[in-house]
Amino acid sequence: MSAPPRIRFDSSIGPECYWLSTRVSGGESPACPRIVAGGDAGLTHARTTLAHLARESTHGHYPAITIEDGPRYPYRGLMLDIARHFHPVATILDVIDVMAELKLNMLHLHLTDDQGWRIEIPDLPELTGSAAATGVGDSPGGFLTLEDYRRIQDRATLRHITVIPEIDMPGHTHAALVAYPELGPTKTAQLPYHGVDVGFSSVDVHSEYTYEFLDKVITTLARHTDGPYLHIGGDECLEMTQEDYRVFAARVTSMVAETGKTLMAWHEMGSSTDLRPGTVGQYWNLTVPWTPEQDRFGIDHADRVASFVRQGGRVVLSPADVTYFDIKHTADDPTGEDWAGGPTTLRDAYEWDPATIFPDLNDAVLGVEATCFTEYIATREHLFTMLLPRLAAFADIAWAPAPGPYRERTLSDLMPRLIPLANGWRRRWIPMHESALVPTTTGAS
Ligand code: TNX
Repeated sequence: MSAPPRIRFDSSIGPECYWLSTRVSGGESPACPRIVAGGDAGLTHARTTLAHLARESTHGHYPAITIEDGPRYPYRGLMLDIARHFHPVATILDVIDVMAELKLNMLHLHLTDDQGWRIEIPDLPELTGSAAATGVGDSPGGFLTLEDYRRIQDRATLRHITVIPEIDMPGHTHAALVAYPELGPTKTAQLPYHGVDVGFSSVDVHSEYTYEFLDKVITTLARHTDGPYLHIGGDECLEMTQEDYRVFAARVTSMVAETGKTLMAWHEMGSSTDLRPGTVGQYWNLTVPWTPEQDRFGIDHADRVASFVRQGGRVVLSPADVTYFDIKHTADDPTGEDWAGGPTTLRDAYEWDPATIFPDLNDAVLGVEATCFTEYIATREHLFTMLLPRLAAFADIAWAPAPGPYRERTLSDLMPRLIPLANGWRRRWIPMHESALVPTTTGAS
């Protein structure tokens, strides 16, 4: 296994694709694996596969295989909320390494919310003063300097992962209002918010002060972000009128377009008719969307998503009942959310398919994204315990071909691949929800 692979590039097979063979060819001794890669990302994925195979080696030999591999979706993401509880650079770098091992390629950082603001904007120093010093409960808060943000992106780039920053607007903005009360509809001083409710805050969408503020935030982030996307949030503005929401959406749409970045937003922004072609809507409702009658606020979730496509946009799917890893693994987990139809077991996280959610929109689906909101997740240990092993099941859906008559998607098929991964995490002190790996009715069910 010591012989290094022989590598050749062939750009005709797609930048993330590769061909890999560990079979002996032409009487070579010692056998050395051969790789044909479509690009640097393809080569990285091939090396990752070799590392997985090395774990399955016997007597120092790789299993004899030849594979042609490439992703089903070009967008395979994970959203990490560092606003409710701040998670430091070291943890984020560990998350990036685990993502790379699973061939995920988009890290969406949820950087702002009611409880805290987590990214330095040099022209708005109070954001990393009073607005960053809080979190849920008695959390001390924290924030990323622009230098931290650079370190995160450098590690991500090395692993062929794109970082997507999210500034959640016009709702989920209470922390920004603590720092700059002029942003709010009442212009009055605000006490920090330490709770876990959503939907109560908003900026004043009719004030130029708001757009001057936003301009500083958006231009700073655009300048310091390597990737093509800026995520503007847009979710759960539950106390705002539709007219006001649309005023904001139109303004933010042109501001982001001016930076040359592509706007990404949660699917509520589909209520706007001012979206630019290429805008990406992120769907967060369930695998079977709530109808307007089922939704407390009468929202037609499926139509909001379709609106992005009607306006020439694309879609990323994060169905909350199967990809929200802040949701409990099982009913007896002591903490965790359960709003999206109860717990999400490893089996739930694996036995679904993105193509069944909006069958008419599949051509516009860029990919899928798992999320980890952190209202109840304060530590690195807890974060990984919520992510793993479910993130591996999700990553397989994002990468592997769609299931079909001859290719089922069942947990028993995933398990033999998951166990060696879990062994690797244990060796690296990365915690996981261990009982999910024990085939009992409460664990892997
Ligand atoms: C919904 S889905 C949220 C977040 C919460 C999360 C908790 C979406 C775009 N927003 O604000 O943290 O549920 O699971």
